[in-house]
Amino acid sequence: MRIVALAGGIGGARFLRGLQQAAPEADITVIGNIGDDISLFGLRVCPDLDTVMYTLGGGINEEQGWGRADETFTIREELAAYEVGPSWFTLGDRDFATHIVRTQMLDAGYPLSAVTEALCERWKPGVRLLPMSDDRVETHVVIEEEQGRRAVHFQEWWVRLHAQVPARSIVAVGAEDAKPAPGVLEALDAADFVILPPSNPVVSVGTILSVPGIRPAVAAKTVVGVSPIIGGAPVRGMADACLTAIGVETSAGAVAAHYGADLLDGWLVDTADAALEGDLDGIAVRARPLLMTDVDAAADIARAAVDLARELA
Ligand code: GDP
Ligand code: FO1
Ligand code: CA
Repeated sequence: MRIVALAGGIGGARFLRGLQQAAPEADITVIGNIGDDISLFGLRVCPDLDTVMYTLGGGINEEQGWGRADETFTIREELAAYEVGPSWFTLGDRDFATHIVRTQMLDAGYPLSAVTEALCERWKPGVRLLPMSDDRVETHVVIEEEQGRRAVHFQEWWVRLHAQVPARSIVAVGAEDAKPAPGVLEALDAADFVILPPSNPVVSVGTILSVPGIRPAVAAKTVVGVSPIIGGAPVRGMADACLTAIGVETSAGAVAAHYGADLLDGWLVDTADAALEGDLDGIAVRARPLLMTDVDAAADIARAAVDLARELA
């Protein structure tokens, strides 16, 4: 069984760990979001790729959901002593090593896909982890402040401003001219079906789908998605602020409609949204508990997604 999943950070990674438990024999390719990537202190940081790599490789900080377990912060303290920022984005010492290795390889001319493969040789995530593109794509957010309108990096809006300043628009800068990374279209072509984990529909899955060629290749397959919205709210994070920015209501049904019946064949919603069960304009909707409280719970959700995909394929 060949499965392709499109993943952001925490929601994607936790679901994928469940998928591995539910379908241990499956050949899984993950297309990861790079829109969150940011250059800090001369280093290239890829939060979503790293969250998937650390989570599946056993190195994640479980409580936080991002960053390394057993982390220390000496470099951060030293940077603060030099008054060198930004201080709003926390990088730990162990995590810094990943960004140093990545940046060294990128500077030597290796594409991000090759760098990610090299990093995964250490972490052995048990999936093929591909960045959506080897080209730069960075999500920027246009905000309106007293001083006027300006664009900030997605991480500044999300982490420093806690997405509390309304976004006028969210732009995946570079996406229009980006090409899918080597292996992305081939993996989609060979897939038995595609799964959309409960990742952010706008800045994770939406950004991946914005790379020319990816959306039609996904839509050509049987696609089952898992709602990140339960009872009209995100389970964690501020996905509601992202949905509002693109004019989509924060509800499981509105997110399915936003993806559209041309893309989605099946949609899993939580029992809190059981009223949606049935046929939603051509999308088969099933309700079940969707809280990933532990790996077993995530595995149960993943099994339901696989079962629905096989039924619809
Ligand atoms: P990020 O890049 O770290 O923000 O992670 P993703 O984009 O992969 O996923 C973020 C989304 O995961 C959020 O919108 C959450 O609502 C969703 N999420 C987190 N935990 C759960 C869960 O237990 N169940 C469901 N259904 N969604 C979840
Ligand atoms: N998220 C935060 O809320 N605050 C941070 O300081 C922060 C640092 C960070 C460092 C490395 C990394 O891989 C992820 C990090 N994240 C942090 C998580 C991440 O940037 C965002 O939560 C997601 O990208 C949002 O989609
Ligand atoms: Ca992310």
